[in-house]
Amino acid sequence: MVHPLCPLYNLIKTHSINNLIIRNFASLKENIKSNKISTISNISSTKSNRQEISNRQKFRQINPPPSILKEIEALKLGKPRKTKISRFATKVAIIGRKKLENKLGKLEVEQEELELPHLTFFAGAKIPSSFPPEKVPEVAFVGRSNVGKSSLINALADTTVVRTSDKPGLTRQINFYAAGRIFNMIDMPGYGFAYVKEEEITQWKELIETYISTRKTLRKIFVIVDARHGIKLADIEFLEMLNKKSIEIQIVLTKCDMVIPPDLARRYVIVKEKLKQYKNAIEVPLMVSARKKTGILKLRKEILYTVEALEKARRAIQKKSILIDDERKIREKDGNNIIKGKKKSNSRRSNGKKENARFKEKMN
Ligand SMILES: Nc1nc2c(ncn2[C@@H]2O[C@H](COP(=O)(O)OP(=O)(O)OP(=O)(O)O)[C@@H](O)[C@H]2O)c(=O)[nH]1
Ligand SMILES: [Mg+2]
Repeated sequence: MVHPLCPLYNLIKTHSINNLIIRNFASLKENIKSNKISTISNISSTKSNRQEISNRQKFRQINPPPSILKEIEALKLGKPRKTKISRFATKVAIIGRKKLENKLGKLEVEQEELELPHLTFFAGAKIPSSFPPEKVPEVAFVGRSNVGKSSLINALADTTVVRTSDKPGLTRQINFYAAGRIFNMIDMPGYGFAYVKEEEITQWKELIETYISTRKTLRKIFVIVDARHGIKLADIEFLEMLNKKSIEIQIVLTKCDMVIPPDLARRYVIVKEKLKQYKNAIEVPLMVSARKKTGILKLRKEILYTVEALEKARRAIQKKSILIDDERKIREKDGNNIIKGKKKSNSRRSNGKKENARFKEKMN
């Protein structure tokens, strides 16, 4: 401390006051600056919120055709409605369904039971020279990373042979799966965001493009789109590229189990509208959920038709149902015999008891 009577006192005092003022001014400036930034960010966030709200409002304003809503309800495609867990729950669900039926008509659609042949992995390609020979027709599944391509192939073939993950970027090469010896299903790496290097994504893109441009056996590309988000920028880039090729494409909206039915119908309308720009695209998107296995039969039929195996699959199903019938009849017959056998053994047992009694009598 400097004594107030010291000649240096005043000098130091003014200096420290100046310092204090400077420091305060600096912090004030900083505050103003940060305040300004926060105000700007507030404004921009309100602006984006407003835009978001208006986008959402626009989305809500879409009035989907009742036929789409009906299909969604009938195939149980959307997110299941929450019903109150109470003893009236089933009653509420029945009334709700009846109300919907009054509005939309009978909520039932014919679905053909079809199965795909047994699926096996037979080749993986990181470079075009590793593509296997072109022998049977092929259908390929493309889409953004983590959209659910691999899960969908599993659901379609009723298997778990294809590896899936909740982390984007699991499939890192073009994987070839043989469906019996009839056709191949091709699982592609995803485009867009993935936990991998930018170069690797560019490499995948080139690999996918080479496959699509050169593969003579490729019949159709299913572009898988997340039903919650619709067609994103990465999808548009890809669709633009596909538009220059002469291959048929079909959009499949997946993860439908995560979207409530009216929103799913709206998403369908938007995607259908967007598809008009792409000349090779089939104009109606399909809707599925790999998790709930809904909408799968329709997509199976589409695939089988594409690879010209629909009749074969129908015959296989007929054969299977005949076999199941025969087996049931045999089991029923066996069952009757077993029952008769039981009766026989019962009677044998009772005979045995009588014999035992007689034996005991003799012994006595
Ligand atoms: N709720 C729901 N989740 C799904 C569905 N399909 C896939 N998923 C989940 O989405 C995640 C990604 O699935 P994948 O099948 O691995 O996705 P992918 O498109 O093959 O991903 P990459 O190979 O990384 O491009 C997994 O956690 C799946 O369980 C669906 O229909 N519904
Ligand atoms: Mg995958």
